[in-house]
Amino acid sequence: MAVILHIDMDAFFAAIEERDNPRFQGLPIVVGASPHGGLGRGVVSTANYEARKYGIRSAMPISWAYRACPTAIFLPVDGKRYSAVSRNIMAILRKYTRKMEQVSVDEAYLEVNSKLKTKNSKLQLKTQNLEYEEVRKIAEKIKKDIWEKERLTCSIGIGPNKLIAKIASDFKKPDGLTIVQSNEAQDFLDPMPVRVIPGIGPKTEKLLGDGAIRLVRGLRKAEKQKLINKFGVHGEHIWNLAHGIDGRSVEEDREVKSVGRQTTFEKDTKQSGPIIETAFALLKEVFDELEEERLAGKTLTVIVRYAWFETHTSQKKTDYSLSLREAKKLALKLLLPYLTGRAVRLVGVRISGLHLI
Ligand code: TTP
Ligand code: MG
Repeated sequence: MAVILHIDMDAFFAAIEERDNPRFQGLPIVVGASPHGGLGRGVVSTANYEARKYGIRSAMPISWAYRACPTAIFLPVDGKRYSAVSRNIMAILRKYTRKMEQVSVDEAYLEVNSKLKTKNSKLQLKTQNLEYEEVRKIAEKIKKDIWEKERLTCSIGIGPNKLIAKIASDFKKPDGLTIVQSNEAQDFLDPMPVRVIPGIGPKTEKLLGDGAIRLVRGLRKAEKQKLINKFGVHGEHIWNLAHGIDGRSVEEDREVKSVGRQTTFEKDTKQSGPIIETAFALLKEVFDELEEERLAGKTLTVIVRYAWFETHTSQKKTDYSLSLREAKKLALKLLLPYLTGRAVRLVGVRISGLHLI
């Protein structure tokens, strides 16, 4: 029996801005296109919970958001900074289970498996409760861990499958923790609007509404065949989901094959000193990332591109996990043949042959 956790960061982009700019604390913050005094085009990426009090939401035209609250702090999207935080969050989560699937910049599913198995159904219920209690503790630890390391809050949903876990994480936001056990799942879903079901967008919602189906309860009670007639296979799919049935498994992230960095110099350089220094600095970044991901690698590749775009790669495979120190020495050896006074445009390094440590 598997238990799934769905973790979703609260007001992600806006929360990062609020954290990094203490003077914005407690104020309404809108991240997105520039409002240009109400004439701006483009949309809201996200808004913090303070700004949501004014009705501001993701994907709303920025001009509407401006009208709703002209005194809000409007900020541009700083994608690079948010991805860096996203990577930190995912690295924290990955420590809890190898069975993890990142689904967007700020959300992931984690699967934890029951060690306890029994045939006795009464006992089963007991072990199930026990198990969910254990998972609650894990979830609380994750929230604490993210707060301590990143000063950000998230909401977590726990359930018997992805569907329930995802809806549960959205149930109490921000900073929520909602547990829905399998025997509670139907009561949890029934009173919700059909829109909570993934795959039901505004179009399907409208069509269902025309048939007076507005809540999951109604969809669940609908005749499956009628839904199939109306929506085809999609009809069967949403009927299953309305029953809390979701067979999707947590797909582990594809393995990282290598970690690399490269830099193009502001001006082409013929001097070995800066080229080597840059390669070393890049290696340091690579090793920081490897450490964060708990990885080590056995192969080093260096890349040198000359001013006229001729590009060379040179690789050395070792039979041991490279340390930063060893990688630097090896990088020097691999780079030297290319540092012959010709103008270099770009230098890069890459560690592959990765394994978990
Ligand atoms: P969400 O998790 O949907 O939203 P959120 O984290 O801002 O707020 P909450 O989860 O507390 O409801 O999306 C994560 C980030 O993705 C969000 O911070 C900004 C970005 N995003 C957009 O850029 N455009 C969008 O339309 C949406 C929905 C999100
Ligand atoms: Mg979020």
